[in-house]
Amino acid sequence: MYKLYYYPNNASLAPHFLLHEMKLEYELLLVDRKSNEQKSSEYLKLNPAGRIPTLIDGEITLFESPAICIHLCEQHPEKGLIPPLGSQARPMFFQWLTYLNNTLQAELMVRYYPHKHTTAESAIPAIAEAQDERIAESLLIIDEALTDKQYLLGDKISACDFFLFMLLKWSLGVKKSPMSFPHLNAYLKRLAQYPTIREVCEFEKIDLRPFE
Ligand SMILES: N[C@@H](CCC(=O)N[C@@H](CS)C(=O)NCC(=O)O)C(=O)O
Repeated sequence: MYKLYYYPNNASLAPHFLLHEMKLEYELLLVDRKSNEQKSSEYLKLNPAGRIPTLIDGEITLFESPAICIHLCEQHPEKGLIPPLGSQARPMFFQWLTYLNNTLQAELMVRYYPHKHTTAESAIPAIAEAQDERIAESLLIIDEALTDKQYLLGDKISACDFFLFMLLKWSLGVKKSPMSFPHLNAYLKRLAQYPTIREVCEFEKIDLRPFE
């Protein structure tokens, strides 16, 4: 039985999608961000970064959303959410998951929390504005990668798509919405109909109407 420490529409969303998609046995434990529970001494023992998510898998306590996704996929290779070892698709899986986490997610964090990236109050609007440009550049790269493809790795859904969906949902608030990119638009409309995405979003009360 896995335990996932989560908060709705946080970085726990991608692992939540995977646990649900793979039909694994899991328990969800809400970390109350409203009361800053992720910084409580209890939670910091599990995740010294004080961030959401954390996964407990028996003796293993794991943080970092992509690491949790990879761990779940590798423990259940028969579920097909990571390409097999030795396949050509496997390095592409790591390329995209790393790009999403290390580039798009990192840029989004600066965009939504600009005050953490400057000591000058007056610089905050300019940081957010600059981030809008950087995020648009990143969305364009992903949009082009989706030309003639249903999913990031081709015609088969993988953990990368669940991770990307989470980030695209967060990107709705930036200046150039992912819905304004042609391939991302079609991709998001398609994924918003995908049963796991619908069911998990319903549970987390995430509004899918922007993707209709
Ligand atoms: N790189 C981490 C980032 C996790 C992260 O930043 N989580 C946010 C929620 S989306 C969080 O816990 N923020 C609360 C805080 O920083 O206090 C991951 O991908 O798991």
